[in-house]
Amino acid sequence: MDETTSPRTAHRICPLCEACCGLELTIEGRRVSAVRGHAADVFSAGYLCPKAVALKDLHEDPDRLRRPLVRRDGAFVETGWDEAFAEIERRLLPVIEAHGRDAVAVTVGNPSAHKMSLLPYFGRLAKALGTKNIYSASTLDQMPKQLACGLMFGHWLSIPVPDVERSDFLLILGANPAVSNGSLWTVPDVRGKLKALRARGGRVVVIDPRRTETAALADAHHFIRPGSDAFLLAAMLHTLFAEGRVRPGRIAPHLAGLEALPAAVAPFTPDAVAPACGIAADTIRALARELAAAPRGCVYGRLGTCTQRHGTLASWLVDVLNALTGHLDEPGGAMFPRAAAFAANTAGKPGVGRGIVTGRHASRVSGAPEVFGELPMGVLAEEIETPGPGQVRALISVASNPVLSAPNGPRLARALGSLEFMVSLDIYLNETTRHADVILPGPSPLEDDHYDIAFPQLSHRNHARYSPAVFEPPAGQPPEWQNLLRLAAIALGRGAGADVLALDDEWVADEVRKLAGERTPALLAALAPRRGPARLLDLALRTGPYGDAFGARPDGLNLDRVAQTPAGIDLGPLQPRLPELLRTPSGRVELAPAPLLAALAQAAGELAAAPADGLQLVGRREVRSNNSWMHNLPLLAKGPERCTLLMHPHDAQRLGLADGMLAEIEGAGRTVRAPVQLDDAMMQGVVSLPHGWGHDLPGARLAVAARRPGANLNALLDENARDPLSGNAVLSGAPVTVRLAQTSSV
Ligand SMILES: Nc1nc2c(c(=O)[nH]1)N[C@H]1C(S)=C(S)[C@@H](COP(=O)(O)OP(=O)(O)OC[C@H]3O[C@@H](n4cnc5c(=O)[nH]c(N)nc54)[C@H](O)[C@@H]3O)O[C@H]1N2
Ligand SMILES: Nc1nc2c(c(=O)[nH]1)N[C@H]1C(S)=C(S)[C@@H](COP(=O)(O)OP(=O)(O)OC[C@H]3O[C@@H](n4cnc5c(=O)[nH]c(N)nc54)[C@H](O)[C@@H]3O)O[C@H]1N2
Ligand code: SF4
Ligand SMILES: [Mo]
Repeated sequence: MDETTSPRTAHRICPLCEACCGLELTIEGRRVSAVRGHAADVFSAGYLCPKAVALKDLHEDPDRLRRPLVRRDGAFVETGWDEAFAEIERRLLPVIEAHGRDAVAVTVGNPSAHKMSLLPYFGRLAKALGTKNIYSASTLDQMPKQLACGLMFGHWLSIPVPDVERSDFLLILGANPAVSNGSLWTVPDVRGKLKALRARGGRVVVIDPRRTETAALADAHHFIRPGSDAFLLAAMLHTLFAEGRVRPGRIAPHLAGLEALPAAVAPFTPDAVAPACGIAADTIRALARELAAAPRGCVYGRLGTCTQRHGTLASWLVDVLNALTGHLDEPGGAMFPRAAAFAANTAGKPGVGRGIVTGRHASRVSGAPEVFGELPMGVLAEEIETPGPGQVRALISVASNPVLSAPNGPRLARALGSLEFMVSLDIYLNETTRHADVILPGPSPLEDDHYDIAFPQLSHRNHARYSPAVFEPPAGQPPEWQNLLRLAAIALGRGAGADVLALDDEWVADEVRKLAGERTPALLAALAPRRGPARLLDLALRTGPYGDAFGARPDGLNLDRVAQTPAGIDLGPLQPRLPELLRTPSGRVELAPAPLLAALAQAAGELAAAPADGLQLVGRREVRSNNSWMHNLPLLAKGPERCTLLMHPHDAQRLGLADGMLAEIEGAGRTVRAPVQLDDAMMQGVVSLPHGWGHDLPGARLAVAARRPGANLNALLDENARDPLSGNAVLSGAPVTVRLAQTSSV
C-alpha cells in the first residue's frame, strides 16, 4: 500500500449498513480527503448516504481506541497487546476453573455482521469457550424472521427478498428502507428503485404506525396499531381463502401444509381483526385482492414486524402470503439470492435437509429456549444477577453495546458492574465497554479487508465484491480475527502466548478435510499463503456455486479474480430456486409448521380483548445515525436535535404538551426525558423515539456524543417482554405515559 502524500483512489465497500455500497475514496497520506459513491460499482452504481462520508470522521476520531485499555485500580490505562492478553488469561481462567464454562457469557453485536474479521471467528471463540450463554443483537432484531424461514425452508438464512427491479407491487410492513437503506434486503438506493417501480406503473403500499419517509414515496399508507401485524396478515390470508384467490402457481407441488391453513386463519376475519389493527376490514380485503391480482409483486416485513410479541407469526405469514399468491420464488416477487460464498443453502444435498431445531437447551433462570444457538438478550441481566450453579460471572462483549441497545439497559448496566471480569472487543470506551476490565480495540474500518459474508445472501441481485484495506493498520494492531483466536486459545488452555496463526491453520485444515478428504493437502497448498478470513473467503468462493472448484471450472470465481475487479462481479438477477434451495426434511416448503399453528391459535384469543388505551411507544431510525455508536462523529452529530419524541398534535393537546416542550416519558417504571416534536405523521395513540441514544452515562469516552446525549428508549422497555417462539425482544408498542417534565434540565 502506497501511503505517500500524492492523492490516490481507493475502492471500498461501505461496512456501515446492509446496503453495502461501493465507495470511491480519495486518499492523501494517512487521510481520507473525499468519499464518493463508486459509479462503476456493479451493485450500487454510485449510490451512497451521509454515513459513508463520515467514515472519514470515524477513521480520524480521537476517541476511537488505538491501544488496549486495562483497568488498574479502577481507572483505565493503555497497555501493550501482550500485557492485555496476559491480564485476560490471569482473570478469565480462574472463573472457568471455579465455576465452569457457562459462567462466561458472550455478546456479539451488529458490526460483526459487517466484518469478515469478526463473523467467522466469533463462532470459533464461542465454541472454544463452550458456553451456553451466547447472546447477540439477533434477538433484538431479526430472529423471528430467521426462525420462520428456518421452519419453512429448512435453513435460518434462507430468507426471500423483494426482487424490486422486476416488481410491480410492494407491500411493506414495519420497515423504513428509505431511511434504514434496507434490512434483510440488501438494496442500495431503495428510493430510486421504489420510484422506478412506480414509474413503471407499479404500486407501493406501506403499513406502519408512522407515515414514514418510505410511506412518503408510496402510493398508499395505512396506520397500524403496533404489534398487530400477525392479525392483519392472517386476515389477508383469510380473505384469499374466502374469495377463492389462492394460486400458488409453479411452486404448488413443493408446498406442504396448505390444507391446515384455512382452519388456522378462520378466527381472523377482516372484521374480527380490524379493531386490533386499527385498519378497516374493507381495506384489509382490498390489500389481499391487490396482492393476489399483482402479476409481479410481494409482501416485505422487517424490523417493526419482528420486534413484537407475535414477531415469528408475522414473519411466517408474510411468506405464506407470498407463496399463496404466486409471488414466492418468482421474478418480481420474493426471491432467494444465490450467494457466491458462505451460503448454507448452496451447500450439501440440494432440495432436502435436516431442517432446524430449537430448544436444545434453555436459559437457567427463565427457561427461555435456545434459538439458533443463542439465548435471548433479554435474559442476560438475570443470568448475571441470579446466584446458583451456572451463574454468569464473566462476559466477553464483541462489537456490542447492549447497555443502550437492549431493553432495560439500566438493569443490564448494573449487572455488568457486578461481574467478576469483563473483556470488550470494541473501538470505543462507551456505555457498555466502560464496565470492562480489558478493552481490545479493533482497527479503523479502513484498515481491514472487506467482503460481506452475510449480505450477498440477502441481496436483491447476485454479486461478488471485495475490497482490500485502504490503510495499513498502525504498528502492532492485530486484526480482530487474531484477537478472537487469542481469546479462544486462552479458553482452550493453550495460553495467551499461543501461536494464533497455527491455530488458524489447524482450523482451516479441519474444514478443508471435511470437504475434500484426500485432496486436503492440495487444496491447502492452493489456498496458501493467505491466512485468516481471506483464506476462508477464497475457500468459500472456490467451493461455492460460481467457484473455480480449484481448477475443475477454470472460469469460476476465486478470491484473486474477485479482488482484481474493484467494481465487483455482477452475477445477475435472482433466479428461481425452489425446490433446490430447500433443506427441510420433507423437501417441501412447510407452510404450516406445528409450533406456528399452535401459537396462531393462541393469539386468536387476544382478538376479543379491547385494544388498550393509552400511548404506545415505537422506535425509529434516522439517516445520520446508526444504532448506538455513530453519534460521536461530528459530520453526523451536527444539525437539529434528533432524539425527539414524535407525537400527534391531538395527543399532545390532550396532555397539555406543545412542540419543543420537554416531555417526561415513563415506561416499565422508569423515566427518560426528550423534547416533543409534533407530527401528524404519527398514528394517534402512538409516540416514536429513536433508539441508540443516552450517551450521558459516567465513564464513557465519547466527547462529541456526550454533548447531545439524547434519551435511551430502551430504558423504558421491559426486558422480559419477548416473542416466546424466537426469544426476540419486544421493542415496539410498549405502553408509556407522557407528561410535561417538571424542570427544564434533560
Ligand atoms: N428500542 C430499540 N432497540 C433496538 C433497536 C430498535 O429498533 N429499537 N434495534 C435493534 C437492532 S436492529 C440492532 S442490530 C441492535 C444493535 O445492537 P448492538 O449491536 O449492541 O449495538 P450497536 O449500536 O450496533 O453497537 C455496536 C458496538 O460495536 C462497536 N463497534 C463498531 N465498529 C466496530 C468494529 O469494527 N469492531 C469492534 N470490535 N467493535 C465495533 C461500537 O462501538 C458499539 O459498541 O440494537 C437493537 N436495539
Ligand atoms: N440510518 C440508519 N440506518 C440503519 C440503522 C440505523 O440505526 N440508522 N440500523 C440498521 C439496522 S441494525 C437495522 S436492523 C435496519 C432496520 O431497518 P428497518 O427494518 O427499515 O427498520 P426501521 O427503520 O427501524 O423501521 C421500522 C418501522 O417499523 C415501524 N413499526 C414499529 N412497530 C410496528 C408494528 O408493530 N407494525 C408495523 N407494521 N410497523 C411498526 C416503525 O414505525 C418504523 O417505521 O436498519 C439498518 N440501517
Ligand atoms: S447506505 Fe449504508 S452502505 Fe450505503 S453508504 Fe450509507 S451507510 Fe454505507
Ligand atoms: Mo439490526
